Amino acid sequence: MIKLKNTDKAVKRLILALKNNEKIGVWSDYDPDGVFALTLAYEALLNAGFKKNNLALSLPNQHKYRRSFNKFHLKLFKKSGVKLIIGIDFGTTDFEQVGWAKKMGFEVILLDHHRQRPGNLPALLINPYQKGDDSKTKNWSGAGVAYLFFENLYNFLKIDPKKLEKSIDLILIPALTDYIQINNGNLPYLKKSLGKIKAGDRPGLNASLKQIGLNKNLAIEDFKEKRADLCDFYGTLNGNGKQNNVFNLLLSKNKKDADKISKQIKKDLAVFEKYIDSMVAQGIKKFRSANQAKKLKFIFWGTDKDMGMIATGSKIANRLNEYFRIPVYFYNKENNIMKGSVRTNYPENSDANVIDSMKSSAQLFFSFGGHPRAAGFYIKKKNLPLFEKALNKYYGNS
Ligand SMILES: [Mn+2]
Repeated sequence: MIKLKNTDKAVKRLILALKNNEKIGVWSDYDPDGVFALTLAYEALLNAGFKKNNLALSLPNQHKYRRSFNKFHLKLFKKSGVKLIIGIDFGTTDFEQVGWAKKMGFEVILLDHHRQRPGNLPALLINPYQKGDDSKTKNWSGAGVAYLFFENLYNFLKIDPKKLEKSIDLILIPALTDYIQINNGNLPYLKKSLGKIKAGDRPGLNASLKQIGLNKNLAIEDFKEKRADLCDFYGTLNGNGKQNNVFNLLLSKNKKDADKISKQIKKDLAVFEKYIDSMVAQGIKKFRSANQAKKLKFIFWGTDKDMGMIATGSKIANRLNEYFRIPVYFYNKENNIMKGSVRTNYPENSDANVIDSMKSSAQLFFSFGGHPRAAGFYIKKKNLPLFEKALNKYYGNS
C-alpha cells in the first residue's frame, strides 16, 4: 500500500470525526478529475461507515466561482455545521483561499496533485509532489491521490478493501483527462480501474462511454485515443453542487437515469461544439485575407458573449492557432469580465513565449498566467485596446 506524507495524521483526524459523528465537508473541482474524485470520496466515506447526513458536498460551478475555496460556499458549509473539510484536486498553492477557510475556523485536509510553491498553507496536505514525500510514484490524478488515501483509511479501520474497490473504476478516466503519465508505479491501479469499468457495474459509466464510442474496445490505449472526447464529455458541466450533471451521472442507480443524463450531456456538448465551430469559421473569415495580404504576427480577437461553459475560449484559440499558425489571443466574457486564452502551440515556433508577451502589460490584467505556449488572462473590457496596442509593440508592428 502506498502511503503519502501526512496520511496517518489525516486518517486519524477522519476517524475522530467518525467517532464523534462530526459533519464533514467534501469539496472538489469542477473538471473531470475533480468530479470523479468527489464521487470516489463520497462513496468511499459512505462505505467506510460515515453517515450520509454527516457529509456535505461542494462542487462549485467553476465558471462562476473559479477553482478552489470561495467564501460563498464556505459560508454554506459553516451554516450546515461542517468543521472539517476535505478538499480534493486543488489547494496546494491556494494560500489565500485556504487562509479564508482557516480564518472561518475550518480544519482542512487537502488531497491534491498540483506542484508545490513556497508559501504558508494552513492545511494538512497530502500530495505526492510535496517536499518530504518519499513515495516513488508521483503520477496520480486528484482522484488517484484520493484513492491512495482511502486505501490507508480502510486499512486502519480494518474494512474489507473490496468495499473501496467498488469505486476504483473512477480513477482511470481522470488519469487520462489530466494527462497523467502512465508508468509501472500507477499502471497496476489503472489496470484494476479498467477491469472494474469493464465489469460494467456503474450505469453512468456504461451509458456515457457508449455515447463516447467506447463500448466495444476497452483497453487503456483505446481510452487514450479518445482522450479529447473524454475531456469534453466529462468537462462541459451545468448546474451546481449536487445538480452537477456528471456527478449525478456517476451516481445514477439505473440504466434509465444514466441514459437520460448521458443523452443530455451529449446534447449540451453538441450546442457547445456548434458554437465553437461557428466562432472558428468567423475568425478564419475575418483574418484570412489580412493574413494573405500581409503576414500577420498574431491574432487578437474576441466576443462579448458569455457561453456559460468552461474552456470555450481556449478551444477557439486552439483551433485558430492550428489554422493560422501564429499566436492567438482570444477573449470572451465570463462573469462580467473578459477572460482571455492565448495559444501558440506548433513546432515551428518552439521558442515563442506568450507569457513574456503579457508581462509588459501586467498592470492591465486582473491576473494572467500559464505556460509559454498556452496561457490565460482576466482583464477589464476597457483595457483590451491597450493590451492590443502593447501586443503590436511586442510583435514589432508599430
Ligand atoms: Mn486534477
